[in-house]
Amino acid sequence: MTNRDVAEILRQIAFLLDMEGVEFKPRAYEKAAYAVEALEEPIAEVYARGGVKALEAIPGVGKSIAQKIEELLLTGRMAYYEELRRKYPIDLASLMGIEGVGPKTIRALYEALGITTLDELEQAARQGRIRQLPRFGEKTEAAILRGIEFLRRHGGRFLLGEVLPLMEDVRARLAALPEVERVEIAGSLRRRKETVGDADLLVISRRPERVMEVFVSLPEVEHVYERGETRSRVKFRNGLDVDLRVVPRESFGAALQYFTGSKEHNIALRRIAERMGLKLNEYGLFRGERRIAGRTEEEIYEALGLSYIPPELREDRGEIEAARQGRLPRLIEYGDLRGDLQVQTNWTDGANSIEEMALEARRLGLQYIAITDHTRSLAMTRGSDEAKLLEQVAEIRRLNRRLTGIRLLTGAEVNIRKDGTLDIRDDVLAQLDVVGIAVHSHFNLSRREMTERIVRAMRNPHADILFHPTGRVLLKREPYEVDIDEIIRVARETGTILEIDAYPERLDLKDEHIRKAVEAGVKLVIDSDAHHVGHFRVLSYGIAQARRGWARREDILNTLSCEEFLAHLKDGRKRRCRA
Ligand code: DGT
Ligand code: CA
Ligand code: CA
Ligand code: ZN
Repeated sequence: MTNRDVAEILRQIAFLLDMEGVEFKPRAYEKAAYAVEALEEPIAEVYARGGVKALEAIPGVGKSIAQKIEELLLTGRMAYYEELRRKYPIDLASLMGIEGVGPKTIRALYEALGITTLDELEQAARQGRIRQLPRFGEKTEAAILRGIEFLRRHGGRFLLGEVLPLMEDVRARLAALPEVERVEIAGSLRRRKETVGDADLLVISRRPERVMEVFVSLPEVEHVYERGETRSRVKFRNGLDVDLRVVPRESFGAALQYFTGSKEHNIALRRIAERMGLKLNEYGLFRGERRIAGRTEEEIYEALGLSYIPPELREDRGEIEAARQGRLPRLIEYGDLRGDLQVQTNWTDGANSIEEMALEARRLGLQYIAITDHTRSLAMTRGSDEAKLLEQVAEIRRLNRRLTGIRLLTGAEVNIRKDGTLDIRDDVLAQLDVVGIAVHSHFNLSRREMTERIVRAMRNPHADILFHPTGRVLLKREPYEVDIDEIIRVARETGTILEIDAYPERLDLKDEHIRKAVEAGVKLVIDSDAHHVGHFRVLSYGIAQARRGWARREDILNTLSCEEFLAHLKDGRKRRCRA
């Protein structure tokens, strides 16, 4: 039973309790799911080490949930969960994945029409049977069909943040074999694309058959499609396909270059080689029969008259031309962040206290974080009103006096109302160090209305950062309609910072938008959107996205010291980085 399996069961319980209309409890199960998923240690080991007490010590996991997890670990079953499942014998795993179809809807559809699967739901919607139900209309029916279509279209791809840690772990296990001289991740994963179709591994080994034997019998493997001398292909239990190739040492660079892609980048590169009278393939760069490069990627790019192109840029979006002219940007590096400007705590829907978040951020080497809990109109997160925010400001001041090595900034993730006003009064916003603004409601406005709404909010003199600017949820929800060019223009005019939300299912802004912002001279920040101490590590996905958007260190304001960062805010010059 992996952490992910346990988290999935806790999430399903939250959903089932929401179906029942139970209050508060579902949020406790959701928090616990986050917590278990973010654990670095396998939960079975946590339990083996310290029993139910150790489970309870996981922040976000209370006593009653700890006992249920214990039962699950010991017996492989959980009576509470099974009882809920008996009441609603539906295909939860897939029905939960449809965006815009909540627990109450699923319950109503089950009770009225006996719908238990995705296919049944789709059929009922297509036959127009849903619109006939009380409180359901044509609009809901259409929304359900859109949700199903989206799920089908994006099904089969995986989030970078889901696959990268898994594959780095697999890589490390293979690298530890005495028969393996080198092993690297290639493909879209190496390019740090936001979603990946499959994972690609390259290995140098004198004993390929032994490597293949270990690879196809990894505990993650559910099915072996192909097992060969130099190539094997398997399916992991989570549904991910993984390719492994063993290649000769003298052409490893060529193979790494070829299998990193993208395909479009490779085609453009091959054309350059041809124009020079050379041939480029996965075995090397050749003049006639003679290999003139191939041991490393660097020597291939050099032989083609190009500076080295970082994998994140290899999408044939102008990087080859820039490399030829020596104009590639010096990208932000993975260790460059000093702060994080979007952090949620247990004051609203986060799992940890302000202090716990601060200590973990410090441990990871961050110098400052802004506490940005949700504000009131987001009722389900128990959002702060003015009084609660000011109370939190006082608490943060106290903590700042006590803590060393980490600076807490006061802040909030303030809702942009439908009309573009903010749901916290200006006189209170003026007292915060950092004000993030975000759209969390009315996603279906027209492009013009949505753009005007956000622009109005950006013009608020206290609005420092536009959080997750397009509102997308990868593999789940399309971004809302918005004129991003206009947002970038207004950001430049008003000095509003745009966020790259690093949370794996957001990665919002996306790479192409980041590039536009960078070209327009708009400043950005990379935030974790952490709801749990385990979430700070997602910052690296935000950096990857920034690199894919050609961002340099100087484009990303939280590479600066706290003082310098604050000086970039609209009224930041008034502030000092102390308690
Ligand atoms: P994915 O898996 O859909 O997220 O994307 P990739 O880029 O990992 O694509 P994949 O796994 O099909 O192939 C890995 C790399 O191999 C790809 O990025 C470039 C290279 N490659 C695959 N097929 C071709 C091809 O037909 N021509 C060229 N030039 N390169 C190819
Ligand atoms: Ca791939
Ligand atoms: Ca592949
Ligand atoms: Zn948010």
